[in-house]
Amino acid sequence: LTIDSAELRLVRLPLVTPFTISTGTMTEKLFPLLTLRANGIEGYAEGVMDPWPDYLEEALPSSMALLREVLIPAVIGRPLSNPQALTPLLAPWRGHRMALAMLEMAVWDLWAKSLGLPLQDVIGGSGDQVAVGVSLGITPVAETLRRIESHLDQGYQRIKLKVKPGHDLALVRAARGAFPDAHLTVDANSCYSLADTALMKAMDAFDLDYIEQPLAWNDLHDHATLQTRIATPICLDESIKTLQDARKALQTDAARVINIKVGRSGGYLESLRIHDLCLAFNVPVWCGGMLESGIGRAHNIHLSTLPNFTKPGDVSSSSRYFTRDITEQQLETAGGQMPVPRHGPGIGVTVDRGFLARVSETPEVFG
Ligand code: OSB
Ligand code: MG
Repeated sequence: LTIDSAELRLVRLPLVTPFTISTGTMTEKLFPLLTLRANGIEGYAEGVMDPWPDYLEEALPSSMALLREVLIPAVIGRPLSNPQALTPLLAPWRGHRMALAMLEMAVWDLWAKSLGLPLQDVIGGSGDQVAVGVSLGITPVAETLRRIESHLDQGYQRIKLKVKPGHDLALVRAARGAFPDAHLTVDANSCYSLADTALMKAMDAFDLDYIEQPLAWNDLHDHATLQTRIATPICLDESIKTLQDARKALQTDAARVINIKVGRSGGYLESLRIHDLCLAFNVPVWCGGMLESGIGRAHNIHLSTLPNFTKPGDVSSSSRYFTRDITEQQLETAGGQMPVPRHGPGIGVTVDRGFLARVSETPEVFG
């Protein structure tokens, strides 16, 4: 496998509805799309970094520069016998797991396509569909209750509610009161501290499947302390960027569930290692999302077919996010399941080139 050329472009898609979490509101999805070419085959991946560092410290400007000046030039024209051969080329670079993931994921897509296999087959996944949940942004409580009902009616198997200070306990109480049997979770996106322990403890009354990332994005230690004080399992998202983060979290009981985002953790190899370590610790994982287009969503679905993805993931219908997606196939759930896209090998979706050109800037071309 020798990559002969590449394209890097920024894509802008308006969101169907604004998405508010504790750190702010998104009204559009702006993301980098990487295309790698080898012998006429194309591999794709999208980046999950935000324009500015408000989810993690990685952000678009530095990631784009790293891809343009270092990562893409390092792989063009260099024979790679398999995706593992990328590891030594990426090893020197600290952080920037999202930029590294873009390159790695596009190589996996290309590799699977060169073998004529669905991506799930080359990473060790199986099955035709994956269980899906939904992540509901912050809206007034009455509106959130309507959205919960509508998504339960559509079959979503778990409802995740975004919370923030002042919009937490009353919301959860109302949701649990209205939907006594639903699988409910909350996601704080790091907006609390140990000073909020009493509030976190009060959440124990509402039978949540887990509380996602309640404390600082870079603080495993405080999560371990909090877990000794509450019964609800803690799920880590932002805090798990590497295998070593996962090991420390599992060894210290800072997480009893882990949200794996392949686009956040450097790609498939690191995600597979995290997945396997969680299995060894008997800790379930699920696949998180970053409002991806059909390209990132297809990657996430293939990843979700690994055996320890035993909880529903945030891989919901594309139409929840966008009126029109950049893939020719619309990824839609039915009955609480998302079918694995296999309209061809690799990630199993194809790009709608005409529409992509309309929603992206002029690509930078390499090679
Ligand atoms: O914390 O999982 C998160 C979206 C953007 C940034 C962070 C998160 C999210 C979501 C949405 O929860 C998941 C999705 O539907 O893609
Ligand atoms: Mg989260």
